[in-house]
Amino acid sequence: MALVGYTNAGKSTIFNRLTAADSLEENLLFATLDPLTRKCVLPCGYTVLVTDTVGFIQDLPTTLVAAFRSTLEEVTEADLLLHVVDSSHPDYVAHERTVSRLLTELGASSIPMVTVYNKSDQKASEFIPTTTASIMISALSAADIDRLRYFLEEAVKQQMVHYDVSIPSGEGKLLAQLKSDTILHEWHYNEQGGTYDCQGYVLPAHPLYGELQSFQR
Ligand SMILES: Nc1nc2c(ncn2[C@@H]2O[C@H](COP(=O)(O)OP(=O)(O)OP(=O)(O)O)[C@@H](O)[C@H]2O)c(=O)[nH]1
Ligand SMILES: [Mg+2]
Repeated sequence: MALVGYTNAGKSTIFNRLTAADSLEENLLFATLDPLTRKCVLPCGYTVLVTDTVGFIQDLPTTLVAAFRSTLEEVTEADLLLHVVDSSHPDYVAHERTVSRLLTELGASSIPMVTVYNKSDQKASEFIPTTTASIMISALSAADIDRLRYFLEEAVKQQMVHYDVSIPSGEGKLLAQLKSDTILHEWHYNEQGGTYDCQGYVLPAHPLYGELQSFQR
């Protein structure tokens, strides 16, 4: 996933709290100049890579174009975009529009996107979300970061395909891979068949997806 959004929206703050990393987090324009990628563990135990990116802005100064370019490569390679919006900013609607326009210019407009309305603790009185595929949080609240993790888990699951398989107990490596590389929801040992019956979600682009076809229940 890649965190995108207007500068100062709170991307690095969210990134740090989701990944417990120390990225630069300051009340400065363009506090982030290098893309940073770290692991984030979702509530179900599934690990995703999250990339923090440089903030978007309406008129990009030429000196920042190079930094912007490298960040943007990260964006186009993401499977899911988290668009962070500062809901306390009076111009948040214009910011959202600028970010959407830049994403379109980058050829990233077809990547699935969810919106994270941040700074709910200071949200503008006239604030109304412009999209329903969204969550409202304050990055400063630990409880909200937990809610965000569940929200992201649902968003990731929507990119995945459900599987329901019977794996022979000798296939230890495959079972281990289901635990690490998919969202393994439920599994139990079936004594009669000598199999592990497993249900979960897998990315259709993952090699495991093909491998699981022959074990379908
Ligand atoms: N009140 C409040 N402040 C927040 C919240 N989230 C972030 N901030 C503050 O907003 C400022 C900007 O946060 P950053 O995380 O650096 O923003 P950014 O989107 O990474 O900014 P750029 O890297 O410049 O694009 C910092 O002072 C944060 O502490 C929030 O939920 N509520
Ligand atoms: Mg930042």
